[in-house]
Amino acid sequence: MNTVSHLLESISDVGRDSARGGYSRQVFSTPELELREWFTAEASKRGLEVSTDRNGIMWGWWDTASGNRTGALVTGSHLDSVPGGGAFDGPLGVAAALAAVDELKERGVEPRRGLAVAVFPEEEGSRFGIACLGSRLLTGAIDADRVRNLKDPAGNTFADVSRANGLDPAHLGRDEEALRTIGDFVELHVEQGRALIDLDAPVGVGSSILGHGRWRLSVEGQGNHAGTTLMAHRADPMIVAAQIVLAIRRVAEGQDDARATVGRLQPVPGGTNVIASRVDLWLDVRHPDNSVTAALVESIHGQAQKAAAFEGCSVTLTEESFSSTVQFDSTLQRQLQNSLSQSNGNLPVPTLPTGAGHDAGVLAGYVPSGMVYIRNPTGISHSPEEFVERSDADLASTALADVLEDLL
Ligand code: HGY
Ligand code: MN
Ligand code: MN
Repeated sequence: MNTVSHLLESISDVGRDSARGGYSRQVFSTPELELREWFTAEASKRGLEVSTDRNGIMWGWWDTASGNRTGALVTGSHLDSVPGGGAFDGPLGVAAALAAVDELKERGVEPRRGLAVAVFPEEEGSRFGIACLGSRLLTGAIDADRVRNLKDPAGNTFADVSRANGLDPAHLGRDEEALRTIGDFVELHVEQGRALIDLDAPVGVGSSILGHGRWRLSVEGQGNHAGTTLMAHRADPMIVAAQIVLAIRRVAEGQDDARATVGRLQPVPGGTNVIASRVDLWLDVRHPDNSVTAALVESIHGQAQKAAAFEGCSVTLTEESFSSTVQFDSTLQRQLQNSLSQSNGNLPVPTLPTGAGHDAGVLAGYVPSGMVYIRNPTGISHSPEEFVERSDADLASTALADVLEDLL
């Protein structure tokens, strides 16, 4: 039997990023394709019937004798990563699901309904810019035409890249048949925060996901020569971008529960001896109340416009994606709580809100969804330093198997 830590070790060299540290496993990149093959092999080893649907979601099915998949129990997560991401964000949930299948078979469990392990593509939105793209396509939460025309930083469209990887872009979009198969969805994930370590608890249950969105700010100025352009004669978008980044920090610090981040900034053309002609920067804003998020973005936009005008530049703001705050299904949440408490000496299992988005958050708008979190000693995530103790990683499959057995 492969434990979770063994399964994770078997992919620990896939997509290592020597420049950033950690892993870069963008959707449909070589490392991610390698991980898809890994999943197919490991799922097939467990007798699961593996397929990839028209939105690029992979499914490993443990069918009942009837083969009826309607209202099945689905678990899983994602295999793609942020640039320079950690080893656990996504793969922990997939590895735990595969090892949980081992445990259920060891226990002699005969599922009374279908059980599937799902792998959702482009959860991080690191290549095409929209987080949870696979689950948004599945549910119809995003327009398929818009997705076909999404471009990666190299200018490749999602249509071309997905076609090159065996999908038919014309068939992207809401998949009623696949949705009907999901009776409940449970995603196990590394905790991205440090509540569990402070509570001395190995597992927790998700209660909610903070509303979050992404906006692109494009500042246009006058590209020019760094050596021949006097300071008084510049319209430098980099100056405006710098002021925007500082304004974002001020605006977010002025609002309780707000989080706002610029993690990605792209000068064009990006030469050392060149005054940029344009600077694109991406804004990630999160807050429980959508109207507060909108007001924060509006305030940032106003300050950006002022800074741009002063520098003789212009700025445009484009919303790229937005997800409202999600409350997970309370019945399923209680079921997860009970299962995990019973297998944890009837100790109470913490309920955790999170600021991190997940496919479970997208699916929660369509099917009962829930999350199980595994302790992260430092709370750090989206970083090579993300970590889970081996004992907690291996506990994850037992915790998930307990939950799945009760739900099956
Ligand atoms: O951005 C997020 O919260 C998630 O990790 N995609
Ligand atoms: Mn993530
Ligand atoms: Mn994740």
